[in-house]
Amino acid sequence: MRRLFVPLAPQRFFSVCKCVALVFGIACLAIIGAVPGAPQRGGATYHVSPTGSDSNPGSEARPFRTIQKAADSVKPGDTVLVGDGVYAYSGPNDCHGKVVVCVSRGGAPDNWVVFRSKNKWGAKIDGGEGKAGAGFVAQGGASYVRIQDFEMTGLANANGSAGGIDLFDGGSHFQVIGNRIHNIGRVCTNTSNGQNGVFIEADNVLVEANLIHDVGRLAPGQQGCRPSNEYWKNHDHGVYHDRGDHVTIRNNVIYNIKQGWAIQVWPKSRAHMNILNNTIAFGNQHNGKLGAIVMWAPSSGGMKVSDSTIANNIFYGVNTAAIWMGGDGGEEPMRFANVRISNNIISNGVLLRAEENISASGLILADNLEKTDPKFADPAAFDFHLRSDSPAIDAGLALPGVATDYDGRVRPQGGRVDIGAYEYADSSSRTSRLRAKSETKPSDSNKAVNPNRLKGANQ
Ligand SMILES: [Ca+2]
Repeated sequence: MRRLFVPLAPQRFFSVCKCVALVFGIACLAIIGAVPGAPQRGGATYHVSPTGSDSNPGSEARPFRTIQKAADSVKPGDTVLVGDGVYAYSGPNDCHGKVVVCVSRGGAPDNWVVFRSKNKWGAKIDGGEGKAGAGFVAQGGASYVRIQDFEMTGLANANGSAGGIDLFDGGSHFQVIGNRIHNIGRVCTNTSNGQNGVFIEADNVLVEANLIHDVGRLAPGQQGCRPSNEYWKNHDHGVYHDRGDHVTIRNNVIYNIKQGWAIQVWPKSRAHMNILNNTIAFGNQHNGKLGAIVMWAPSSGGMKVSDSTIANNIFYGVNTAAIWMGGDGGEEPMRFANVRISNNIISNGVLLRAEENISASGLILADNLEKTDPKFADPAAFDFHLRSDSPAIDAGLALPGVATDYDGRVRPQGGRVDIGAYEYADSSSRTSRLRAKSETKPSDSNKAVNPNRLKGANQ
């Protein structure tokens, strides 16, 4: 379906570049939070229900049956409220491939179009293990669209790309909020295309407070799968940030992305990419595939990340490093300008693993805690709330625009913002927190680093 992600010629680090993943960013701290909040000056509300009919008017009493019917009806300022139940692929629409909801009608700057599950995760987009390849796809320049509180699962495509939400084709200004996107791309395939939770090729995107987990194709032996190449090790991602300025990924919980990266930043240059206050756990463990975030310059065209911040994230159970960066050895190195990576916690590894062909001037590392247990409530059960003795409590960087946490709790609690997707609610255990923090030491000081220093981070 849709566009291809053509593999590069085999090179030393070929695999990273083929992955479809994400990234995003936002840049200077001063403008974090610049993405607007889906303003609407008033419009119609359409209702959708499994008991409805697409010959109905879409009122609360006579709802539509398919979300697609609502998507084909909306005008700027309209809201689509989707009732509890399962929504599957209903047939061809304007999008290429099998897409459950093809969004080709968008909103306007002061009149967004909003698609929202009436009850959080009550409306379930079910791809039927590959009967549909994507949940929502924005195409044809549709912009100013918010997608909120849906559950999406079972979307896969053994012959191409798949995704929970795909944002591209000329549109901009999207918000992906509060969705649970899981079990995506669970098929046996040799495709070089990515199976992704969210794909971003657009400017002005906010991905906030989503739960994204178990994305990626089957590994050898799973359900009898016998792939003929090794793409299953590195092609499928939680968030694939292909291109786009002013992209913010914050307060998300992302885990079990084992066949690629939680966040892929590749291949286009971008500015104002902010990755803030996410909790990322249980990533790729394959030999030579490091990190939870990969940032990689392609072999041609170069790649520059500027005015961006990666801060207040927790990386748990990563392979060697939280962030893996490098370049394919083309005519230009991977470059940075005013990129701050600070106040992150890495449970069992180091912050960065940097390969060759990087120009690290413009990269600032500060106050990251390496090889530090964040002390989650119950990580084996995927409960990543902080315990009272967590070193993440009150250790975050104050970030304008990050006003709440994954649960919607107001930040900060206890005077300072916490690291990770969850703000700890009880500030009464300050003594134990200070004790825990005294046992760890930031990995670096607040200064720019050079390539040699980056290489030192590899040791
Ligand atoms: Ca706090």
